[in-house]
This record gives sequence, C-alpha cells and structure tokens, in this order.
Amino acid sequence: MFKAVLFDLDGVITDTAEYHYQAWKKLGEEIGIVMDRTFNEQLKGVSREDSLTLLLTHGNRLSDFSDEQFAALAARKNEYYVEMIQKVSPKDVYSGILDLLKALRADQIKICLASASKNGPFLLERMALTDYFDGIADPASVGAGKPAPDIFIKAAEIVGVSPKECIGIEDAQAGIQAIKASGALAIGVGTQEQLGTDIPIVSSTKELTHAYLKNCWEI
Ligand code: B16
Ligand code: MG
Repeated sequence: MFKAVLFDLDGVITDTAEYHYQAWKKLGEEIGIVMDRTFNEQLKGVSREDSLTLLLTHGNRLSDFSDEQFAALAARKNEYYVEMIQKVSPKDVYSGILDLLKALRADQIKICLASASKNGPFLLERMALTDYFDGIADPASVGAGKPAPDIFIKAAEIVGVSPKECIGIEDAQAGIQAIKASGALAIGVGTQEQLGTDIPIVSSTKELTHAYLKNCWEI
C-alpha cells in the first residue's frame, strides 16, 4: 500500500489556479500580450519565472526586457496574486480535501506539499491546513521546477518514503509529468483532454476519497 500522498496546491487543494491565471492575464494586458485559458494550461504548475518566460515568448516579447525588467515583471505578477489571496480562508478548501487529509492521517499515511508556489505555506496557513501536513517541500530548494521530478522527489524524501511508495495528486500537465518522472503514482484533477488518458483522473476533488486512492493503487 502507498505510504505517502504528495499534494500539489494550486488547483488541487483550492482554486488559486484561477488567481494565478487572473494575475498573469492582468500583467499580460499591461504589456500588450493577450492570453486565454488554453494558453494558461501551459503555465499551470510552472514556476513564476518559467511562466513569465512562456508568456513573453507567447507574445514575442522575450528579448524586449532586461534581466532587471524581467525580475520586476515577475514581482509585479506576484503582487497582484498576493493581493488576490489575502482573503483565502478555510471555506475555500475544495470539497473532499479536508476529509481526505483526515482519513490519511488516521491511517498513518504521510502527507507532504509538493507545490511550485513560494506562496504555498501562506495559503496552507490561511486555510488552517498546515497541521495536517508532515512536511512542505520548498520549491526554492530544488534544482529544476515541474515538469522535472525534483519537487516530488524532495517531498517524498522529507517524509522518509521512497517516491515509488507515494501517490502524487496534480491538476497540471507539467505536474503530472513531474510525478511520473519521480516514480510516484499520478492522479489527475481535471479532464482527460488536459491531462491524458493514461492515469486516473477525477473531475472533482469530491471523488478523491481514501477508498478511491486505495483503488487506484491496487489497479
Ligand atoms: P508562485 P502548484 C504553481 O503552484 C502554480 O500552478 C503556478 O501557476 C505558479 O506559477 C507556481 O506555483 C509558482 O507560484 O508564483 O506563487 O511562487 O500548482 O505547483 O501548487
Ligand atoms: Mg496545480
């Protein structure tokens, strides 16, 4: 049986993926780059700097900005995002997630956060979820961001479990790739169109019960 569950945050525990989208869209509009939800799929799970590179490339503007200007744009996007998440509260935890965390703890299964977001610890605090987590993998401490497996390998290491004995839960293409590359079992939140047909996928986190995870593990 699996010994740990490694959780993505944005788009799995709460709807902050929407705030990331709104913040990137606002920044894009300010510098004349139009982005839509289809393009946004490429940014999900991807670090702030890598997302900005993708956005500027999308708008053919990458070479227009110096390193300082690039850093300022990344900081500006984060300001918009941080402003949007100030009001996040326990009410914003997606359905089924709290019950799943409780059930995993009751079964002595380790729980670790494997989010690319530097705002992850703040969000867990806002949602009163910090105490359910045995650890938080710091994205600043890993070499490469998603789709590289580093953050999931780090999260497994923090809770002392081999990635092969872990389940990873993700809503992003880059995140699913990262889980697969780490050796953990991937479960997706979203659609087959977004995440592929070769992994178990739920359309709502309500379906993420302890029994569902066990079932995925045993197949
Ligand atoms: P920040 P996750 C990711 O979080 C988001 O999906 C992605 O949109 C964001 O760019 C990235 O975190 C970095 O976030 O700018 O807050 O450090 O999905 O891995 O939980
Ligand atoms: Mg995510």
